[in-house]
Amino acid sequence: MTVCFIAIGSNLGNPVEKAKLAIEALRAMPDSRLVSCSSLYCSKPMGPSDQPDYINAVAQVETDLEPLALLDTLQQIELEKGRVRKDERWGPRTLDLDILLYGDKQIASERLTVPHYGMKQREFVLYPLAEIAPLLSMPDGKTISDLLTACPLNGLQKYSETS
Ligand code: A4P
Ligand code: MG
Repeated sequence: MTVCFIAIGSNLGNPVEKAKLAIEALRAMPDSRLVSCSSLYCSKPMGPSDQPDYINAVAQVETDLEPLALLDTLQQIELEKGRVRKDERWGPRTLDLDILLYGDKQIASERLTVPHYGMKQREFVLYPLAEIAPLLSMPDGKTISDLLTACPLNGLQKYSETS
């Protein structure tokens, strides 16, 4: 089994519900085990600002799926949860599932870049990731706490059902 981290993001069509459905779908993935999941976080949109705030989270899974099979499975979950793909880069989406890390592997292929290209700068990835893996190091040796030091919160908040 390889330890992987998956980023969950949604800002359309009841994002809290979408994120929870995604977590349940990750729990049901074949040849895999959901180890843990961060709290849900509310974040300001990166990219065009005329879109709703996002709900983000990070899950840790152990899997026997090869990287591309894992990507296929995640894209299937995105489709099943109703995502409509649009051309606009960084535009609103019902559900986005990205592979952040796949063990210590570094992958640069047409369909897959791992570690995920934006993860080291994104507060909505790093803070949830640090919640579940506070001692994590990247394949290049950088620690999660080094990355957090250089990453402002930018309004990121833990989501609470009562807020
Ligand atoms: N792909 C390559 N590497 C990966 C990977 N590590 N994990 C390819 C998943 N997919 C990967 O993705 C396009 C293609 O990237 C896939 O077909 C796959 O082969 P997509 O999900 O269709 O498109 P996308 O997610 O819109 O593209 P992009 O540029 O990756 O978007 P980002 O960078 O993920 O940004 N603001 C907040 N606050 N929170 C967010 O979660 N998300 C985005 C999306 C914008 N703003 C946000 C958030
Ligand atoms: Mg994506």
